[in-house]
Order: sequence, then structure tokens, then C-alpha cells
Amino acid sequence: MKYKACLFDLDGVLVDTAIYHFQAWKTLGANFGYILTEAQNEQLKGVSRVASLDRILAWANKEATQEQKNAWLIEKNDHYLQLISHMNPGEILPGVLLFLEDIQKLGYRIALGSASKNAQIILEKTGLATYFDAIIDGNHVSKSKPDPEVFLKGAEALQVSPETCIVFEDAEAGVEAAKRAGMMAIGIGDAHVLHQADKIIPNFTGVLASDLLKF
Ligand code: B16
Ligand code: MG
Repeated sequence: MKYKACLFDLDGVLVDTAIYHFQAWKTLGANFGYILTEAQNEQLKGVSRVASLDRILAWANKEATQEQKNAWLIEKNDHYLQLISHMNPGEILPGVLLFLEDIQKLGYRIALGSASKNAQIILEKTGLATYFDAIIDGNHVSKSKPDPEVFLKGAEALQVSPETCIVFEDAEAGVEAAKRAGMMAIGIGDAHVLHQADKIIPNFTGVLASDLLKF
């Protein structure tokens, strides 16, 4: 078997936390009279918290001091934490659990490669934590996707070389990060957005690892 490990993004691949990020950013935007749209929220997927705020402020044409920005980042995250505190295993996206069980049986090592600093809480709330041999999240990296750091650290933690890794990503920046890491990239979602991926599936429903991971 050439490929030894599967590296998963979290938001948009295993669970849909984008709805909670949207709610929290939208509420924050209202502070300075800005209404964030769903299309804009799409562009925040895979983007770090700090970079997300900068984008929103640019869209709103709003300037702020570093002190104000820090206060808003805390406010947004506190609201987000409150929203995700109710998450449960029912929020795991369709087909994900069967797929994880499938790859475990096939002997793949499994890691998380997420930009989120709240990944651990989400994995615990949903019961997904037990599937992972390594967890690399926003607390472990200094460079955001499309920088390959998060996935390279994932490979390192699993003690496998990057070319033996398969990345599952829903964001364009994440697919780019995987390719820059020298890994195979499987896009989850829209084929137009994820055109850089080696393979694209809409979601994990009915997907068999033995079929998908044939290269
Ligand atoms: P946090 P992923 C990303 O997670 C989200 O897609 C993105 O919308 C969010 O801003 C980012 O995590 C940071 O999240 O505020 O929880 O640290 O898709 O890389 O799993
Ligand atoms: Mg994502």
C-alpha cells in the first residue's frame, strides 16, 4: 500500500461548524453595523480567526486599533464556544463514521489537520476524538493554510512521509496546502471550487475507502 495515512480537515469535512462561525461573525459584525452574507462566510472557510476578522473589517471598510480587534476576537470566540457547547455525535456529517471505521480497518494512520483552535472541544463533543492517532490544530501551527505546515506536522506526528498521505479538505486554501505539502488531495464539496484536488466527492455518503483510495 503506497498510502499510509489519512489527514482530515475538521470544519466542513467531518462536521459543519461553518453555521456556528457564521452566526458568531454575523453577531459581531452587527456591532459595527455590518451585515455579513452567507457568500462571504464561504470565503472564511479554512481561514484563521485573526485573518477572518481582518477580511470582515476590509469588507466593512472599517478601521480598528489592535486593542479593539483583540476584544472582538475574544467576543466572537466566546459566542462561538457557547454555540458549539451543544454539539453532539448527531452533528457528524453523513457517512463520516463509516468511512473512518473503514480506513481504520484497512490500517491507515489517521490525523486531524485543522486551522481551528477549538478542534479538540469539537472532537470531544462529537465523540470523534477516539479515531485520531494525532491532532494538529490552530494551536500547533504558526502559518495558516494554504501554507502546508498543518499537514506536514500531521505527517511528522504520524511518523510517515508526506507523499504517503491523503488529505481530505473542503476549502480551496486547504487543498492548496495539501498539494504544497506533496500529498494526495481529496476535495469534499464543490468541484468548481476544489479544482486543484486530485479527486472530488460531494460528501462521504456511501463512499467506500476501498473504492475511493484506489490510485
Ligand atoms: P477557530 P478547518 C477553520 O477550520 C474554519 O473553517 C474557519 O472558518 C475558522 O475561522 C478557523 O477554523 C479557525 O477557527 O476560530 O475555532 O480557531 O476548516 O481548518 O477545520
Ligand atoms: Mg474546512
